[in-house]
Amino acid sequence: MAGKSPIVVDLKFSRTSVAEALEGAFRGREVINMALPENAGRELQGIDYAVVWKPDPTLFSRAKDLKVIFSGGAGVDHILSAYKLPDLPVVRFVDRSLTDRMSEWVVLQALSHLRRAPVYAVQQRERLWREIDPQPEARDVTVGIMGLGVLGRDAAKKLKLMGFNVIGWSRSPKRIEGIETFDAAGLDAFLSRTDILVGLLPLTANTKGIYDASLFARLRQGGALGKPVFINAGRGGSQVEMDLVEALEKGVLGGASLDVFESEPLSPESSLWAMENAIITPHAAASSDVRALFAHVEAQIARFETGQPLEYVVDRDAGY
Ligand code: NDP
Ligand code: OXD
Repeated sequence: MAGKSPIVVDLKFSRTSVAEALEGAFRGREVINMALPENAGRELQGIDYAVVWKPDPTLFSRAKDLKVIFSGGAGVDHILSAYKLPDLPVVRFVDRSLTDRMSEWVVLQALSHLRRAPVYAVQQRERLWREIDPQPEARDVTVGIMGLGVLGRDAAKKLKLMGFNVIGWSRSPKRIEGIETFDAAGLDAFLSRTDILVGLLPLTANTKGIYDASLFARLRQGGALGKPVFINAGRGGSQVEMDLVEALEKGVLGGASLDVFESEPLSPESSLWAMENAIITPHAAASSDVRALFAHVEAQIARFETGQPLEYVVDRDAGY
């Protein structure tokens, strides 16, 4: 297999999951796993491909011959915003397992708020036997999804299966069967109809801080859940956490489920931890399955090396 370029792997994931997935991956190609101490100062010239998640800041200046950069996740803000990147295609991770995991998380959170799981968790700790009344059905509640990409569309489909009324908002207009959609200009109309807001936006210059006090104030009050709920698994940089805490404290929001935070890990000092109406998960809504990631990278390299266009290439100007 002479002539196959090596591949550099710099994934800040669990070391064992990367090492295990590398067994049997990229056959016939040398793999330079930057997690191994012996590769720390290594020469990285003559390497065509890099698979990265929050890579070493010097990687792109050292690996000068790269032809394609593969993101270890669906999001690419971890490289676009943090490094001066060479003008190369950046391919993001799009995969059934990741999409399914995200939809599982989103449906779980929407149902948790519909069925008052945070209140029952408190009552359980207090050994309190009290049914909460009234009990709205999913069909009484409108879930508004911000971001109708790969993840937003799949979540929309699965929320609909559970009976929710689903609407969506995205930068460009969309036609999705059974779902009313709004484009950038329709944000106010979209928010005023939304009982549960789901954030599945990428972090870009335009989405930074988008979930702020003014946005929370425009969500529907007095719907079937009484107060609106905010669910975010996109990026924490899109939420203004001070505004979010205040909205939860003052009852502008009735609850929240958060997987992503302005700064991760979430500080032990954050008041979000102790809020009874907030569900917190540690950026674990849809972790990349590393074997699936490497299979996706191999498939894209095969396309690249046989002259077919790469898939899932990021629009560097749009930032996602
Ligand atoms: P896509 O690129 O497929 O979709 C992004 C969507 O956001 C598109 O509908 C796009 O609009 C919309 N969008 C982008 N910018 C704007 C804007 N300024 N105004 C309105 N809409 C906008 O991404 P995915 O669905 O694959 O992933 C979404 C994000 O989820 C990732 O970028 C990542 O940050 C996050 N993520 C989080 C994970 C976790 O575990 N918490 C796991 C995986 C991903 P349009 O359709 O018009 O282009
Ligand atoms: C991703 C993530 O972008 O896990 O894939 O956040």
